[in-house]
Amino acid sequence: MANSVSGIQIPAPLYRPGDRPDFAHLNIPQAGGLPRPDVAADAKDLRDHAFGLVRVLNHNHCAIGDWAPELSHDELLKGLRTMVLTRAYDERMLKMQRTKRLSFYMKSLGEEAVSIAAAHALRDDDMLFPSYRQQGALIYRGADLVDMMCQCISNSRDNLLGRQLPVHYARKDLNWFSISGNLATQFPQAVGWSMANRLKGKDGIASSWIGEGSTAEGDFHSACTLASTYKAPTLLNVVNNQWAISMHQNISGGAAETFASKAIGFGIPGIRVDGNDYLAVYAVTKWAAERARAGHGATLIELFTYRGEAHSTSDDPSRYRPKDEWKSWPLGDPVERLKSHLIMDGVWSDEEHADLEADSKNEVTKAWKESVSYGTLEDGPHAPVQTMFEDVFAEQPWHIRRQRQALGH
Ligand SMILES: Cc1ncc(C[n+]2csc(CCOP(=O)(O)OP(=O)(O)O)c2C)c(N)n1
Repeated sequence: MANSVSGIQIPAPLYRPGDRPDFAHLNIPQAGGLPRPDVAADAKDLRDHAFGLVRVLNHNHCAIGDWAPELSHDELLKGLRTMVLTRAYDERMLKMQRTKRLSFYMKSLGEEAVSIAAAHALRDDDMLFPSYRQQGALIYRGADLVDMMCQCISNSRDNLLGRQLPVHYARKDLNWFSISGNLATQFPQAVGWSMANRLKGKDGIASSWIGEGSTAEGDFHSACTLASTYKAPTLLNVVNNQWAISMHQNISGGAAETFASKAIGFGIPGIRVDGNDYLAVYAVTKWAAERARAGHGATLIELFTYRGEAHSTSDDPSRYRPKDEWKSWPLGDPVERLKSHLIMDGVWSDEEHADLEADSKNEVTKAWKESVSYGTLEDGPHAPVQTMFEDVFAEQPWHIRRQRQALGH
């Protein structure tokens, strides 16, 4: 939908608060429809993948088609457990923000498969350049919830010494690049890192995520150009969760039919995938990783999903979209879909799932109690004041030294 002012088109969302959302206009293809090409395929032969939608789980919760990955039940159960734990973590952190125990938080409700299935498909030595909504991948990589919470409340155990906004984690030990608040900067950084790593003779690749709104940034376009020119071993993930705060995806999408199709002009493959289908996200990430590792260059992956919660704790979505829009989302909930698949396969049950949810909540509660034993946002202890002058300059310039002395350090 678009309005026009003096002939200038101004796209608008289809539904506003009070409207009944209906996604019948979305063309959602059946699972199993698209073939899985060879990883060496020419980008120009992959047009259907940029306009279609790779889906593996069908409406009966069966995994079908060429893209259905061969994964053990144990592996899938690990994915499910991580998604449930991530949701419990997010829920708890939102509550803590609402009661002023932390200053800011960003949930990933509805987008858990986007990051967790991708982390599952990548190797531990692959470098991740995430946005602020991939906490699930960090948990999948083995981050301790206590460490993550301590970063969010900037207490004495915060590994970033209070220098970053909550949720902007950085973990060298887990190959997790510092999250930047400046949108899309991680895309060219990932391309550059992947090239440098290849030049060192290593086969680790880089994977980065931005939201669809961030594709309007110049960094998206420079990253695609660099990746295309140098065949950089990088996965460029665009998480199309329909909203960039209050801005609907049809603003940053412009006249393009899909975000994946933006890859075509750069001569790199663009693949659009059902972001709420754990198996499909895993399979497409694995394909793109194999392609990159084999020297065939970057892939742009559009993860088609829906942001189930507010953008952040500073946002109120009831002002710009129908309250129950997520409930009408035709691709459902990634946790429910993987759960149903595993129940259908006979390795999971509603009772076990309820136990998992309860255990995850308890694990998060326990982690929170331990986190605040290292200090609270309000009362500390925080990182010592002198640390704010460290880690930037090898040799401190005179004006920084003077500021430090003025503070008595
Ligand atoms: C360069 C830059 N411009 C604007 C902002 C403010 N801002 C933060 S998040 C955001 C929306 C991003 O939306 P999207 O890229 O779709 O990601 P999502 O939050 O939906 O995951 C904006 C405009 C920013 N942080 N950096």
